[in-house]
Amino acid sequence: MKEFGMVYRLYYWDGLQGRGEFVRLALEAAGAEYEDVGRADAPAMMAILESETETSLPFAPPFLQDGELIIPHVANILMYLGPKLGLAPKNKNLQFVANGLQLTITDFVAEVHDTHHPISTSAFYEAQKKAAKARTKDFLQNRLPKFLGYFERMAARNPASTKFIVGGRLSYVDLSLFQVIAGLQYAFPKAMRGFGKQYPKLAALNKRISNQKPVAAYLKSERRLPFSESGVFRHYPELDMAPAKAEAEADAS
Ligand SMILES: N[C@@H](CCC(=O)N[C@@H](CS)C(=O)NCC(=O)O)C(=O)O
Repeated sequence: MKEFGMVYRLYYWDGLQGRGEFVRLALEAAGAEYEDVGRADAPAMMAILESETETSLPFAPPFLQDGELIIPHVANILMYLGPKLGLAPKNKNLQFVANGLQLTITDFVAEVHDTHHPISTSAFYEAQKKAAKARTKDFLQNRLPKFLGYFERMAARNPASTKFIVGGRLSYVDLSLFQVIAGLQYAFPKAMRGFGKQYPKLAALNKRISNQKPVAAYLKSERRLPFSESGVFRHYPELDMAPAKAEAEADAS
């Protein structure tokens, strides 16, 4: 239990879900007390990022503060929070399996980001549209099925449960997968059209998570910002296409 008056402090950019949402979902699902500092007090976040003395200086948000401790990177934050919030496998070895899955989600999310920013993270999407189109085609054809296929297989072979991807109880990895799937459905509705049939385990997991009481309440709340074209999962209709079309275009080129 946390000491009285101590709440987790989450730091992430205001106005978008972004990578902060993976941490927010875990805090919300566990009913943890937290302050969304980046949203409520952006200068406080900048003060840490621009500090000249902070010895645990994060490179980028999201980061979490728990007392004196500052923890950056989604997967690292979730590895820290998971056992404290009851959102990680109890078995120590399985906690590393969970971390491995979460790091794979980090890689996946980076590739999703690169579909709209294939050349430069600092330049606008509009300045790299042509490359984005080529990158997205390859992503939809090759990378999306590879990542989703991997998570589907892992969900199907969890010896501890048919309900969760790792261990015998809900973990932060299940919550992050929910977020990835929701994000992909927003960004690429055409490409994701056959998702339920192709990935039945992931589809069932996704439904289960969205019906989990605290998650369902959070999703309906004002705290859940909508997906938008400033986040990681962006819907640009010109990039989205059915997998068969991506394949046909690749064959023709
Ligand atoms: N590996 C990090 C990535 C963090 C990251 O890329 N944060 C973005 C916002 S979602 C950012 O602010 N990046 C600033 C930069 O890269 O210059 C994580 O998983 O947390």
